[in-house]
Formats: sequence, structure tokens, C-alpha cells
Amino acid sequence: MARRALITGITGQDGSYLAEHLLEQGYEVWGLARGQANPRVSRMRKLLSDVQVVRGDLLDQGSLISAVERVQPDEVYNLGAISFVPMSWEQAELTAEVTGMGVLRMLEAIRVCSGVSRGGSASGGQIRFYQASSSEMFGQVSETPQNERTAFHPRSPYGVAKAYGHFLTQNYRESYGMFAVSGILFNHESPRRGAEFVTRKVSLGVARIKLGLASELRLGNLEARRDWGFAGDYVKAMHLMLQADHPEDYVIGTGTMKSVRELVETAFSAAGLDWERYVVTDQTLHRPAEVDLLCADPKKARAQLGWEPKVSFDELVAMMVESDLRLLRDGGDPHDDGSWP
Ligand code: NDP
Ligand code: GDR
Repeated sequence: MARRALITGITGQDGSYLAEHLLEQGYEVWGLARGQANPRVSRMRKLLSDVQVVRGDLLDQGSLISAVERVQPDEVYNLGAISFVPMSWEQAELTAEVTGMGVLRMLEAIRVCSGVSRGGSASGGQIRFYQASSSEMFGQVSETPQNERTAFHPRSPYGVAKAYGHFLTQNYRESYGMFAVSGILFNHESPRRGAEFVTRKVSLGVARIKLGLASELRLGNLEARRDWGFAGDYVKAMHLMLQADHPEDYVIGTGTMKSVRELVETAFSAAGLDWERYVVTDQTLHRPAEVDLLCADPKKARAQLGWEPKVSFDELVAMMVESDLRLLRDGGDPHDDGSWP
């Protein structure tokens, strides 16, 4: 029988790549979708027609229990979150509820449905759980590169909420013997990245300028450095973590970092443009507390999971710029339902 996976955050960037990867592996894939008439759900249904939808919301404990009861998954991937860091200052309580408490509700749904009690016996069979932890938990870093033992110092309500979810996942593993793991993923991007994140904002900005649809691109802190990889590579690591013999947490990243300035230079030059003519820095886009740099040490994932990123930074940026040029030339709107590249 096909293994069954339940993915929260199915309408997001990672949900789409993970669903495609699991379908290729022969899984029956279910996506948890929220809202009464959520336009992102109809877009997802069009693009991932083999994914089955179950209704639920990370804010609603009962809905998660019903979803797990209905799907009877072998594996649950908790990717749902308020994931845009600046929004977490504006809606800190909502971020805590969805990104933090949502992990507790999902773990409880699994614990209750699989009949796990203290001591770790699962009368209903073991459901493996993946939590989407984040390099934002390292925040103001105490060492570089960051590995699985690096201390956390989150710098945003988002990072704090992710740290709660991370420790809770560890705690359910230790308290109930659940196969519950966290992937500490560094920034990963793609043509499907939300337009609010800096890589996509830049690739769309470049495409608009190239096609004469805009004359400038406004950005915040150009000195911040990140370890950027391709989302399609990273979802494979999520799957590998749940196939391991033992439940353990892993850092996933490329091990190289670039500044936002380098990102901008690379993206504009991919379209044959000089960035200094178009980029305007805007103080209002700076964050109340910035994460200056993040760089992964992915040695453990390479050694134990055999995972390695395949797409380089330059290839990733070129892929995103080309995709947005194509999208805008074809008259697509990056915020529109049908235009997901
Ligand atoms: P996206 O922002 O693209 O997707 C977020 C998803 O969460 C959407 O499907 C959204 O659904 C869903 N969601 C939001 N609120 C709720 C809720 N109340 N109940 C159920 N679902 C909800 O994120 P990514 O795909 O980029 O990231 C996936 C996960 O990985 C997130 O948890 C993110 O924090 C984490 N992460 C991401 C990294 C990255 O670089 N991309 C790096 C490290 C961690 P809807 O369409 O209904 O809004
Ligand atoms: P991040 O991603 O906060 O790292 O979180 P984002 O792309 O938003 O920012 C990266 C860096 O770029 C700087 N920056 C700008 N960012 C945005 N969004 N817009 C701008 O105009 C701009 N100018 C400069 C930021 O200050 C920052 O330093 C992402 C999310 O996917 C999280 O959910 C995930 O956990 C982490 O990556 C790892």
C-alpha cells in the first residue's frame, strides 16, 4: 500500500515542492487547507491535481484531530506558519498562535489519534512528524557557521515562535518516544517564493525594470548576509529525515553566504542591467532587530542523510530572473491565482 503523507502549508512554496517530490516517490499526498474560499487552495488544486485536500487550521485543535483521523497518515510535515519575519512584529500574537502554538496543536492531534501515552507506546501505529524549524532561531549568532548545537538567540517574534516549536518537538520525542524531528532550514528560494521575500522581490523587480514596467527597486538592508539555496533541493532533506533509523534534528543549508547587495548585483547582471542605476535604499524597510548573518554547517546532513544541495546561488538567481521575465512577458500577475510559475 502507498505511504500516506499529510502536509500543512500545502499552498506555500515548500508545500508545493514537497508534494511533488512525495508524489514522485509513490506517496498518497494530502494537504491541509484553511479558509472558506481561500484562492490559494484553488490555485494549488489546479497545479497539484493529485493532492487530496483536507480542511483544517493550525489555530483550531479539533480540526487537526479530525484531519489526522480522516487521513490516517504515516508521515506529517508541519510547514504551515506565518513565515514573513516583518509581519511577526506587526502581528506578534497571531504569529505565536500559528507558528508556535500550531506546532503544539499538531503534535497533540498526532498523539491523541495514534494513542501515544507517556512511556511511548503508540497503539494506533507510529506517525512520523517533521517540524519546519528555521535558521532564524540562531538570530544574533554566537558562532559561524551554525550547526545543530549552536545556541539560539532569535531576533523576531517569528524566531521566538519557531524556537518554541523546535523545543516542543524535541520534548514530545523525549516525553512520548514519538518519531518527531526538526529540520533547521536556512533560506531557500525558487520561482514559487512569495513576492514579499527579498530574493523574489529582487527577481520581480529586475524583470519589471527590464521590460520597462518599473524604473526603480526599493530595498532595505543591503548588508545582511544569508545562506540561500533552492527549495526543490531542501524538501528532499525533509523526506530523508523521516526515513532515518533514529529521530534527530538536522541543519540544512549550502554552507556559503552572500549579502543582499551580492544578490542584487547577480540578479541585475543576469538581465544585463547595472543595479546601481535602479536600486534605492529605504530606511522604512529596515527591521527593528536584524539578523546580520546566517551560514549553515550542513555536515551532519551530508554524513548521515547523504543530502547535498544541487543548485548553486548563481543558478538559483538566474532561474528566478528568467522565470519572472517569462511570467511578466506572458502578462501574468505574480499575485494572481493562475500565475504560479
Ligand atoms: P510560505 O509562507 O510560502 O507558506 C506558509 C503556509 O502556511 C501557507 O500554505 C499558508 O496557507 C500556511 N498557513 C498560514 N497560516 C495557517 C494556519 N492558520 N493554518 C494552516 N496553515 C496556515 O512558507 P514556505 O513554504 O516558504 O515555508 C514553509 C515552512 O518552512 C514555514 O513554516 C516556514 O516558516 C519554514 N521555513 C521556511 C524557510 C524558507 O526559506 N522558505 C526557511 C526555514 C523555515 P495559506 O495559503 O492559507 O495562507
Ligand atoms: P528572512 O527572509 O527574513 O531571512 O526569512 P527575507 O527574504 O524576508 O529577508 C532576507 C534579508 O533581506 C533583507 N532585506 C529585505 N527583505 C525583504 N523581505 N524585503 C526587502 O526589501 C529587503 N531589503 C533587505 C532583510 O532585512 C533580511 O536580512 C526567510 C523566511 O522564509 C522565514 O520564514 C525563514 O524562516 C527564514 O528565511 C530562514
